[in-house]
Amino acid sequence: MKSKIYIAVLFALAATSACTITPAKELLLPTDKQATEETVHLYNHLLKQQQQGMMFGHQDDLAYGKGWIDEPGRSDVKEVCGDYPAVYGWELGHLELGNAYSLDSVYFDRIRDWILEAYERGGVNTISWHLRNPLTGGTAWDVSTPGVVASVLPGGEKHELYTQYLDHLADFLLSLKTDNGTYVPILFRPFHEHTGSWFWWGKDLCTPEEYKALWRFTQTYLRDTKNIHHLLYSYSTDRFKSQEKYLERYPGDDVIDLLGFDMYDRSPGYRDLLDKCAATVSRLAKEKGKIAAMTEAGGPIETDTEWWTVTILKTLKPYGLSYVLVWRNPTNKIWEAFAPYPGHPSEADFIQFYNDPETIFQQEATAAKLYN
Ligand code: BMA
Repeated sequence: MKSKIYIAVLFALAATSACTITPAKELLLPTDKQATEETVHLYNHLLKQQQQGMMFGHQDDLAYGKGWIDEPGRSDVKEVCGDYPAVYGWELGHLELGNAYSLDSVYFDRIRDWILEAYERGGVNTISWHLRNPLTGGTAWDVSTPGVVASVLPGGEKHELYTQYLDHLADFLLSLKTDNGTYVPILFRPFHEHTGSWFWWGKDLCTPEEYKALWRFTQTYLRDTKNIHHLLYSYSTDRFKSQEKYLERYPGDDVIDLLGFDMYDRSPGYRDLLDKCAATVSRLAKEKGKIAAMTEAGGPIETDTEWWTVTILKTLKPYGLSYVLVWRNPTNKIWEAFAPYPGHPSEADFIQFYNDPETIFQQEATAAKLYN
């Protein structure tokens, strides 16, 4: 059973007419029962909207692209189809060190500006965190030592260091505030792709119980110790073989708001597997009353000129996912771009994808007023 709250909506009319009956608007609460009003609204809109269309998202969309870095108003996606994405992905790796810029050389002060810009336009922001390995001091990809997760849990030798990492994260999250003091709701997606073993929180590096405890400790710390109430918590595996594998390390319905999966198109059979994974995540999300999304994607768009309309759209259409987010367009390695830019071989296919009634970009998201 999902919890419900009943928010009374007072109309201006009520002030002038004593006998006006105030209609009640029923809203579902996310896992954080003290979530801010805007966060609750976003949660409810995303739950409903996923039946009507799929938002398009792009990592670092406003930060850089083909031939440009940090130029106001620019976006490779917009330059191709005339509209911004509806979902904006941001990465906070190295924030935990107290650094001024991320592992992808993006200044956190600018990320904050862009998060506010996207929010004020009516878009959705999601944050990933490739935080460094607290036990070895290496990167998030340092999988040389098992036991890192155990070391950051209460009682572990790196617990205090991990809470310092969380303090840096909390400071940043609490700085995501508009001029009138409204916190910007965030889909927070830490410890992703844990069904693989390329990050220190990956499956061969910790037990399911340790992984779940990492989530629970992190959420409790951010929510209860740091008083952060503008996050929706997003769980995202990599590709997986069965529902059991998908749920093996699932922290719990009381922790997670969004069920996601990441899947890059790098091997034959991708469409079939994508279909199976999307079907499973969509069904589970429906059963649990959660948001479903393809939280990270990327394909061979230089060569596969039907990737947008066929591989992604046709495959995902039946499943009512909230969004699909493709990874970044790194200026210094533009051949690795996962979204098109003007002149890109997949431009025409992307425009068709954009024009399909199923896809939702910024203008449509803005019209949906996701925060109220
Ligand atoms: C990976 C690559 C890296 C990047 C990391 C974090 O998929 O794009 O270059 O540093 O994500 O954004």
